Amino acid sequence: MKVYLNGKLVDKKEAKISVFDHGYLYGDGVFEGIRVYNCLVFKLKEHIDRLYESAHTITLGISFTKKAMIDAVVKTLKENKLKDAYVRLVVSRGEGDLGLDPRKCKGNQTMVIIADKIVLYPKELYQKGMAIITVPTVRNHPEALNPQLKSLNYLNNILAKIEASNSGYQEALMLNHLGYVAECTGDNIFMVKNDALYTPPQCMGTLKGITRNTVLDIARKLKIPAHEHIFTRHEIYNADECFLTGTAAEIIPVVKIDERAIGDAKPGNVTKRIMKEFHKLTKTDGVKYSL
Ligand code: PXG
Repeated sequence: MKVYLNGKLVDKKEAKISVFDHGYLYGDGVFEGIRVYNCLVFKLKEHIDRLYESAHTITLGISFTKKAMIDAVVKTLKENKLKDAYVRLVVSRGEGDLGLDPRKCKGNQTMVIIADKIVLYPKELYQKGMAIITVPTVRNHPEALNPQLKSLNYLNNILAKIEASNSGYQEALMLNHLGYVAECTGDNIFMVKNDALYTPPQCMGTLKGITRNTVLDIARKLKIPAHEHIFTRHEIYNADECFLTGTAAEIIPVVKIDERAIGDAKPGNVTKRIMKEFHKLTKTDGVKYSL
């Protein structure tokens, strides 16, 4: 495997960064996870735009243009001869000293692109649906570390993941600081009630996920009413259907939350229609390349 590191494609073994990199020392950096379906980098432009927005907020001026970044992603995929893949794009503040001050890193930013495979959940979970649990750790307060910011500091999500797995569940439902449903550790959440879709708005501590936006587009196309609306656990326990969305997870039905059955505890019809439409879009919506 070849990894893109600061402008060069190097062997996985040689893809090393300094222990003084502030991405390592402080989580000072940003990232994106992108899917590739049959030589089509799904929603690449949207991912690159979000990466630059995250970087802007942490005042990390990426030294690459967006166009150069897109070319680098494609180059990495081609070099690794990958048709289907998961791409991790990471830009960190780079090497500095043992203080927090990012100015000491003097524009040494580290840029990494890893292209590999990912299987998040077993296939049968997509057919049967999964059970999730609400965890005690609440999603970051937007004025502390805004969930819109895909930073290298993912401990909030990791703590929630640990709590879910300690209880024997694969995914955690996270509430926000006000007690409303926010999202899961690496996925957005949707519920269906009376044939309409609901997902928490951005201000609830919810990442504006690219898969989430794609589902909202699909709902418009299929004429399914869709609302960005706040809700509590009570509403979601009493929903007809529920599913999660994310680049890695794609769309996965949820059939049980905190041991309450959702609807008839089977993936619902609206969920299945959206999943079908989503898989169609992964064949058309992105940047194409050839091997
Ligand atoms: N919420 C959070 C907190 C995320 O990190 C999503 C929602 C979904 O967004 P997209 O744009 O992918 O539809 C994410 C993205 C993993 C993993 O291993 C997941 C993400 C990032 C890194 C790793 O599950 N998720």
